[in-house]
Amino acid sequence: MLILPTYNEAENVEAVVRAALAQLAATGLEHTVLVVDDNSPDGTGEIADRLAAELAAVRVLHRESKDGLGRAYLAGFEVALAAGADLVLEMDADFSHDPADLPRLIAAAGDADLVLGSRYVPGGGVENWGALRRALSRSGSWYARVLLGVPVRDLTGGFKCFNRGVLEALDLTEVRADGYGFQIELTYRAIEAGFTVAELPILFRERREGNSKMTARIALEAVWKVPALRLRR
Ligand SMILES: Nc1nc2c(ncn2[C@@H]2O[C@H](COP(=O)(O)OP(=O)(O)OP(=O)(O)O)[C@@H](O)[C@H]2O)c(=O)[nH]1
Ligand SMILES: [Mg+2]
Repeated sequence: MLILPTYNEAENVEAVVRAALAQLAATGLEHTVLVVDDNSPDGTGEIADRLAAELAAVRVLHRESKDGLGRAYLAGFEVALAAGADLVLEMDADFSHDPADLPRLIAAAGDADLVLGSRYVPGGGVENWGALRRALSRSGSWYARVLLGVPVRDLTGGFKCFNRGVLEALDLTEVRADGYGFQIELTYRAIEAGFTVAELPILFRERREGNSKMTARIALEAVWKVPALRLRR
């Protein structure tokens, strides 16, 4: 099951759902796209409902209000596990992650418990980012990697494929972080629990339409949550 969290993605949601479905269908595997919308004021949820009415492989989880990316994913994971999904995927709904990479992530999940779409392994990268944003993102991943002592190059990315056993084994009720911190925490917990992680190169693009929901608060949260994760051991 592919989980697409949305908040004010009215200009992207239909195209991204259709593009993802086409890629998933090409794998020949049974699949569902689950849109998790936090009552977006721009009508994203209604567009998703229309898609779900038209397409049997689309489901929508409506949440009452904007509650952060982490909470949206946790709610999506619950639905995916209850539905019996073998693989659970995370992807941004703004085309920063290319739906055409989905089959590669899924194929790699045959050999690794958790697959990460990675900007910072050979062959990966970011398009159209200025030097400052590039440096911030790289230092963020470096900071987390060194403090946590894990060999992962891209800890903050949100393009992932979990084998269901990983999510079943982690105590998700304990995960508190949002945004970057959420992505770091899940990957770190998976490694701590002994699961294998593979990083596949991806090219990260600027969002196609709409506005970023990333805030300084979410970014800074990761700065202090990372040492806290390590100390918890
Ligand atoms: N359901 C839900 N989705 C969210 C929330 N915050 C962000 N999202 C979605 O999560 C994905 C990533 O958020 P973005 O705002 O694109 O954050 P980002 O990719 O780090 O920042 P940009 O590169 O500027 O786009 C997008 O699909 C958003 O719509 C939230 O609070 N609830
Ligand atoms: Mg984005």
